[in-house]
Order: sequence, then C-alpha cells, then structure tokens
Amino acid sequence: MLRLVIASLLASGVIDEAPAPPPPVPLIYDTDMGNDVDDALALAVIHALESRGECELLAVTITKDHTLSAPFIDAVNTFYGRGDVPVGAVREGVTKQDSKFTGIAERYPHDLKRGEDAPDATALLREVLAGQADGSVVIAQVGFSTNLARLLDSGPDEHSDLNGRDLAAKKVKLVSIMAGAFKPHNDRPHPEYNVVKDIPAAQQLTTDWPTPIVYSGFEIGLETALPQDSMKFDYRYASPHIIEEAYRHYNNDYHDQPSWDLTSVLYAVRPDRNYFSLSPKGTVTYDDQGITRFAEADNGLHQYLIADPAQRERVREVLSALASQPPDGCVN
Ligand SMILES: [Ca+2]
Ligand SMILES: [Ca+2]
Repeated sequence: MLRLVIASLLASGVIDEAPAPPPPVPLIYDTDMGNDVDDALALAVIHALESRGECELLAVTITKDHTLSAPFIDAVNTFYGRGDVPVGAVREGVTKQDSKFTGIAERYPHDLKRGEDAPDATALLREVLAGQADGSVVIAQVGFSTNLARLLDSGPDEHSDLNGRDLAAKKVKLVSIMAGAFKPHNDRPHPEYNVVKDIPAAQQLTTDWPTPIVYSGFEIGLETALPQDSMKFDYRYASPHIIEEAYRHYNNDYHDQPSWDLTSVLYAVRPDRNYFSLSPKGTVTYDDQGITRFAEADNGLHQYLIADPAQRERVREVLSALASQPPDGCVN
C-alpha cells in the first residue's frame, strides 16, 4: 500500500525521486596495528560503514613490523564476516616490539597465522590500485608513511606498467592521514608519533605524493575522545568481543579513548557530513625532529581537520556508535 502511494506521488510530481546514494568508497586501510589500540577501533568503524553500504575495504596494509599484526587484523575481519580481505605486511619496517593486544587473535577464528605469510604491503598496494577505477581510491593511513613512501619508489610490475607515483596519481582520489600536530600540546610543538617513528617516509609523502591529503592532527583525536562508558557498555552483544578485549589489554583501566585513527577513517568515508571543517589549502612539512609546519598556498595539496565544540560532540557520538556496531547478522 505504502509503495503504491509513493509511486502515485512520484508519478504526480508531488515528491521528487530520492537521489541515488553515492557508491561505496573503495578504501585501503594502512595501519600500524599493534601499537595504540585506536587502530583496532578504527577497523571496527570501517566494518560498520561497509555494512551500511558506504565503503568497500579493498585491503589492509600494515606498517608495524611484527608477525602478530596480520593475524590480529585477519581475526578482526573474520569477526565482522570479511575474513577474505587481503592483508599485506611491511618487510623491514619500524616498531618491532611486541604488542599489548594482537596476541589475543589466537582465541578468535582466522586463517592468516603469521605476518610472513602475508604478501608484501607495497606489492599488495600496487596490485589493488591497478585493479580500481581511475581517481577512485581513498587511502586511510593511520600509522607510519613507510608503505606509501615505498609505493612512490616502486617500479612497474605485472599489474601495472606505471611507476608508483604515477600509479597513485592515476588511481587515488584522497589520502586521509592521521599524522602531525597542528596545535601546540602543553604549550609546545608536538612531535607526533606517526611522524617521528619514520621521519624520512613522512617527509617524502609531504613532498612527493601526487594527490590531495587531509591530515587529522594529534589534537583532533584528543578533542573527540570516545567516552569510557561506551567502551564499558556498548560491546556486550558479543562475549568475548575482539575489539573490547583488545582495548582492555592495551589499557590498564577504563578511560576516554583518543579517537585519532577513527577520525581519519570517518573523514575518508564521510567527508561531506560537516563532522569537521577543513583548514585552507597549503603545504605540510616536517622538520628533522618531526615537528609539523603548515604554510598556506592556493595550489597546495594539503589540508587539515578542524573541529569546533559542536562538531567534537557529534564526532564522539558517531564514532562511539560505529565502533561498537554489531557485525552483520550478529545475534547473541
Ligand atoms: Ca583470512
Ligand atoms: Ca595507528
């Protein structure tokens, strides 16, 4: 009956046909999974957005050089019903120390058992980009710039005749990056972690990457931290829950969780919802201590996120809900 009414209203021109929703964002998630736990929460947000038809996770590539990062990612993807998403691992990367939480993967189903069994991250980036439509791919980079810098330096292979920089220029629409700091922290310039762990790669990305980049600085994730009550109460539809368990292993007690990597994922998939404002266009640089500088320039490829108090509350709320959204078909 309702359908008939709508059809007659459409035919009579009383209401306009709803515009087609935008197609899902083809997304690559490049992460240092195993260091801070926000990478795990951000991967949960990606799965929630894919379940809503808003993105398609093409691949996950890792910049933390530890054998258990890949199995943990495969276990999270399996938990959310997408255990076949390709996972690529860095070789000879940074931060080789053990994680506080990736070891929990052994208690959850997954079939990728070691990082050494995953394809090389740079090779996987090339393969995935080569198979996508021109100008379509969004990359959320929430760890170090190691993989994207190596992509820039890569040469032709069986998937593409293009060098890495030309391949990125052809296929990538946007890189949404959690890196840098665009406000002082405790009255001092802040050498942000994702920059300082691989400064040459971070510098290379700012000078050589050919597409627009939007930065979520250190301050944004602090301003939009997830309320600790969400971490306490919103995951009980599954027990154990791989994301909630990872959070507890990383932290000794409950506290508001800075949402650093989640903000870059949110902007990557929903850039037009006014969750954030953007700085003017310009150019980001890092000095050799990893301190961020930004110079306005009309033709600059770089912008950074800004959030006013009302936007911060919306971001906290939507990220809490998305990170804790049950997997498809989850009944418990
Ligand atoms: Ca798998
Ligand atoms: Ca991270």
